[in-house]
Amino acid sequence: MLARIDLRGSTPTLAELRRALPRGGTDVNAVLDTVTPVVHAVAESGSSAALDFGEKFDGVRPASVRVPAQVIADALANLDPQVADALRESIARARKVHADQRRETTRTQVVDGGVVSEKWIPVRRVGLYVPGGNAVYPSSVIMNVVPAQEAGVGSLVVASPPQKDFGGWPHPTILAACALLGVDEVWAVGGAQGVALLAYGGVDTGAADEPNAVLDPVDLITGPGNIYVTAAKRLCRSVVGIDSEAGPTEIAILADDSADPGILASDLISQAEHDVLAASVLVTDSAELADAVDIALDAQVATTKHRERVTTALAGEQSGIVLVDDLEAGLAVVDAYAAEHLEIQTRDAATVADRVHNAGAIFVGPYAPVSLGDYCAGSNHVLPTSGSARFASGLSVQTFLKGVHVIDYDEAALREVADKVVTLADAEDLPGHGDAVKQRFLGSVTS
Ligand code: HSO
Ligand code: ZN
Repeated sequence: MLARIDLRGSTPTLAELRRALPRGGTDVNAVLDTVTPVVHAVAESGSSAALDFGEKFDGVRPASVRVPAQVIADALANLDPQVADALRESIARARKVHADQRRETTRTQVVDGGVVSEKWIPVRRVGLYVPGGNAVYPSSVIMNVVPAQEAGVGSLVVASPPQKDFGGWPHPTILAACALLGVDEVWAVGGAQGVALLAYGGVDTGAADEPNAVLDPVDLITGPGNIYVTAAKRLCRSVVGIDSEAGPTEIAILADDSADPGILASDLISQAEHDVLAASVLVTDSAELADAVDIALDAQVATTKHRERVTTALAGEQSGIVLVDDLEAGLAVVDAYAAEHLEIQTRDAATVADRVHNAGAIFVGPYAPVSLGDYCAGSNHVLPTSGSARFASGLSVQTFLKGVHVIDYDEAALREVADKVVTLADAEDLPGHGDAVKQRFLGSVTS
């Protein structure tokens, strides 16, 4: 079922390795022309344009763009108590981990009388985009909101597409998750127009039929979405911060012959279930294990609920089994691939995991499946995709903080280094910079 990429007996360079490894992806540039007019219209006219586009694309116009408090409260009241309980557990564990990520101000005494501090200030207002459609993920609301709250973000707004089946409001499970997290500002707007409204804010048209139509613009937008949402985020980048552009989900597993093929197959299926473009990659030095995983996949795919989607994802060029000579070569492969999720299913998994350089998150041993991380490990499930784990991190408290240097020098401390500043300013042919220092000591500094 999975394509085989046999690297045994070869020593590819990094560039050759990257080309040889399976990788899919979407071409966001291809839809920029479609999305640009939407973003421009919303930038100009705010909510009314967003509602018009929503009516066109989502086929529904909500009674108000902002979701009334009662609708959010009702969603929680009607939520299956078992789901509510599991969401609470997920929130509590995520809070525990993310609270530990808070950063303290650093204060460095550079010289006597000269101090540089770095303060971590939360982003003022954050917009979280939550997709509708097939992918209704209350867990993703948790993974975005918890780090923002733990960072101390004061103002949080959720935007999610209006749903025809739910009276024009966003999906009730999403609203219930917001209620559990204490988020009370939710807007029924999605797609590229939702992103643009978050970025540019509403415009007060004075229209009486659109209560609460003026959304305050945000400073940072996070959250996944389809290709149009991603394109809109890219286009709005000049006015607002965005988290990384999320591509289709990926799981890579590094396994040796000690691994259980049934477990590997079910973990590969678990992420393939998300999307026909999802990537499932097994890297192993055991051809016997590879064969056994193929057999297990056939059996499990036959009975899994979303088998069509899963089959397409597993058969796609983005998925496959990579055969390597040994674990060392396997580590080189997973580092070159830089998976969003990497499972280590080998002997002494913790030691092997310790040697991995590139992965969005690393899952150690048979009892740490990606599904645990998706919901209840306490870790974040918004992770770098498409190889960006080589240089990017998953969502964390840090995503919602800005480091600001505070420079506090007294007269003596400036005087001590003044000639160096003047020298460097002259070397860069920026004498005005030097003059700004000299001005303070009128005549007492020579250049
Ligand atoms: N595996 C997805 C997140 C998710 N899984 C949400 C289930 N719900 C991307 O990390
Ligand atoms: Zn998942």
